[in-house]
Amino acid sequence: MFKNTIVRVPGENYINGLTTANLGTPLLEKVLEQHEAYIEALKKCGTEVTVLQSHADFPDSTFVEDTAVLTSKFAVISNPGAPTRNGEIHAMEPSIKSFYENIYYIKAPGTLEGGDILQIEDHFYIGISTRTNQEGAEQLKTILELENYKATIVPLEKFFHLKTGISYLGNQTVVVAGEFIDHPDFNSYKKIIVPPEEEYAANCIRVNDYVIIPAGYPITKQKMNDAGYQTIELEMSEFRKLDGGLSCLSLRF
Ligand code: CIR
Repeated sequence: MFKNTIVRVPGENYINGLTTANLGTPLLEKVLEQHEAYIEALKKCGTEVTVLQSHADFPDSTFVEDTAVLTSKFAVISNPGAPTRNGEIHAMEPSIKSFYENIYYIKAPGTLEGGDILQIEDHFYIGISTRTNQEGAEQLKTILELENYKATIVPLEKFFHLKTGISYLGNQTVVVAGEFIDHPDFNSYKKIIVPPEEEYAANCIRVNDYVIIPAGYPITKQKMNDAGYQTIELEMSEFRKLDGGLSCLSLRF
């Protein structure tokens, strides 16, 4: 059960954010509209949403998920591997401090972004990506084990972040695409398999009674509904243009 969520409004500088997507320049008006709908969806799911103002120094700072890993008992402030995003952690810290007393930090030369961390009950999976390195992953694993969680490090082949290709819906069920469909680390879970043409829908979020999914992926939506999940669809076109998915836009705890 998530009680709280934290989001950050995209700024005018959003159009200068990092991307590999080749889908064109985001339209600011649409970005703000889509972000507003995201906030409304989190409210509908029953969370209290902390809305941080846009940050002039960090074009990618609406992707708040990458700045931290939050559990019910403690927070870990990350150390983003993208140099233009690293300072986002200082902008996020006061907000995290207002909710948590027990805070750990990932320290250089370790790098880690929250998009690479997937929690499945008391087991965390930590992706090694272009943004999260072995050292950062091991630091997080040590912290998690100290706090009595299990942790497995998963080197990525193609996906940008771990959660670009896998999400957890609860009830031991994962949504998987691409390299995670047959990945040995996830074979013990029930799977909803996302077809290649709907790969973007593998990044979705279970928030209390709902699964929030990107709009426009009917096969995946149907599979989720058939498995008994209530879905909320959101337009994500302007976030996708900067390689962002649904999970990236919030911290949930
Ligand atoms: C970046 O390249 O860092 C942003 N444009 C997108 C971050 C997406 N975050 C995520 O998947 N957790």
